[in-house]
Amino acid sequence: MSDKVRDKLTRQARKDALGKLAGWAEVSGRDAIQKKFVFKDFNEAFGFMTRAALIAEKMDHHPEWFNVYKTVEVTLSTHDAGGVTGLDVTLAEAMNRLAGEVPGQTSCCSLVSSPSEQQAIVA
Ligand code: HBI
Repeated sequence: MSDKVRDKLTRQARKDALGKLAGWAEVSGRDAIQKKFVFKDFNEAFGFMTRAALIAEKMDHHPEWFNVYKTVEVTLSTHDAGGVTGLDVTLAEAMNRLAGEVPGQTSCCSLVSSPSEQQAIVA
């Protein structure tokens, strides 16, 4: 059964999606997107990972990620499709929301501490 959100995005669609995803960038040499989240401390980084993991599991779509102390480097790609799909974009948006970075979001920030205590760095 064809499932649109699991279809690989075209180069242009990926570019358009990235334009709306703060801090996310293409991975060179691979059809994937990545972002490095930097939090205040390990508690915040691991809290973010825990919350993101619950969303990922609900979506049945899982990140590749690497945590050292307060940084979480996330790479998103849909393995079944061999590239970035709508699922990756949705998960990236959810992660940005969890990290409290989407302007106009007011409910996000009970999940982590204040956005001023976070930094997002384009990897
Ligand atoms: N996560 N990132 C990612 N990519 C997948 O293709 C993927 C996944 N999580 C679960 C999943 N696929 C399963 O639906 C299939 O492997 C059966």
